[in-house]
Amino acid sequence: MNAEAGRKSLVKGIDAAPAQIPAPASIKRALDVLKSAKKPLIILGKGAAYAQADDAIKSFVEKSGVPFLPMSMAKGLLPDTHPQCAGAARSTVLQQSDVVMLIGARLNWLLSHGKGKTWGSAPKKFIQVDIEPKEMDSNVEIVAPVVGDIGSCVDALLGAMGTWSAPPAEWTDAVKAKREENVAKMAPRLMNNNIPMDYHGALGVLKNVIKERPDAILINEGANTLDLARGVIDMYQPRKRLDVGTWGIMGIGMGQAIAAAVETGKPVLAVEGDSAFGFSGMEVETICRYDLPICVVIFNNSGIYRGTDVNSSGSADPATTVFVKNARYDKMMEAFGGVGVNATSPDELKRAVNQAMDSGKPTLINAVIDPAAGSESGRIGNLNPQSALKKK
Ligand SMILES: Cc1ncc(C[n+]2csc(CCOP(=O)(O)OP(=O)(O)O)c2C)c(N)n1
Ligand SMILES: [Mg+2]
Repeated sequence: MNAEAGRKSLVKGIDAAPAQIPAPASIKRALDVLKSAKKPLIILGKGAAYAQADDAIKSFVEKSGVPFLPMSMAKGLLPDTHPQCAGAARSTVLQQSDVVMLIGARLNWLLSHGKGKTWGSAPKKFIQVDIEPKEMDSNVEIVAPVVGDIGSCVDALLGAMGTWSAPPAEWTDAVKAKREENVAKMAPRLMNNNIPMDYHGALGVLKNVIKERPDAILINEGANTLDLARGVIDMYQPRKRLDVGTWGIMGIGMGQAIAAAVETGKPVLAVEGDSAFGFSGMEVETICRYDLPICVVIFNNSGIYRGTDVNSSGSADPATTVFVKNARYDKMMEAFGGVGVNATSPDELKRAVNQAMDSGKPTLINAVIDPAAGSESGRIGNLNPQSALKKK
């Protein structure tokens, strides 16, 4: 095809995502169910973040007075420090709520398909706001489906709320008490200065780095490194946290970091498990080539989940989950002209990350983590297949 014919074959996109207005009856039904709740909960998913209807979502959540739980990439839509945020009381609200309103969040494996121990034994009613009608009833009954784009749905919900009474104080006070209890329990662990570092000591440092720079972009992948960072590092602005998403795909972090730096020009902090980093670690060359303001922190526990596993096959090889001991990923960055730092204590880590985020120089910090600190599959070991045979 010649260039002119090629040009003529192009069509102009007019409205890639036209508004999809929800049915008024579905809005009324949803609000009636929410109003009837004694222990309501709102779950915000990444669909709500993608919708870029931040002000409407904030107004709706605040007017409702309902505790909310952000899924991983919805963190920051409302700040994790918001008084209604139930992130630090996750198990309690999932188990004890009686009405759950999903906004751009889906009942897939990340939410145990809406069933089982995670959700407790009390009966639950689900309201689901989603652009995709096929999501409704996909795993459990949805008593109030609202189908439309999130912006239009939330606008319609806000418009139809009228005067609204807050949920029973007994519920919101109980959620608040649990949250405060859990935050207080966690605080000393995040301030520990252990050497070798454990996850919490290192994450306590990174939590403050983001607190001081709420517009920085956080990238996160790994198992323990992902699960623990998700819980510990508060987000304050929408769409600042990018991670492995619904399917938990290792290896996308470096690409995300590069894209985020190029698109936004903001400093990027990439918190990477050593295995996760290995999937696309060669991108450090790209980061250096384009002199991007990316600070990669590798949680180097010498392995997948742990660095202490033993090969039980009888061979002299290391276990399949164990990597080279004392590996120095920081040297990779130096090889391409970036800044490499080997950090063995939370204090060293703090100094190095702050310097990297302020200078904008391509930096890789090898954060030495106790090889015994992690657990298999991180926080989702309960999903591992169990053998019916007893271990010998
Ligand atoms: C493409 C891909 N391959 C394999 C996996 C399985 N997997 C889940 S987490 C993980 C790595 C965990 O190790 P690490 O990143 O070092 O985190 P740690 O728990 O040690 O902190 C792997 C390989 C995956 N999720 N995606
Ligand atoms: Mg690891």
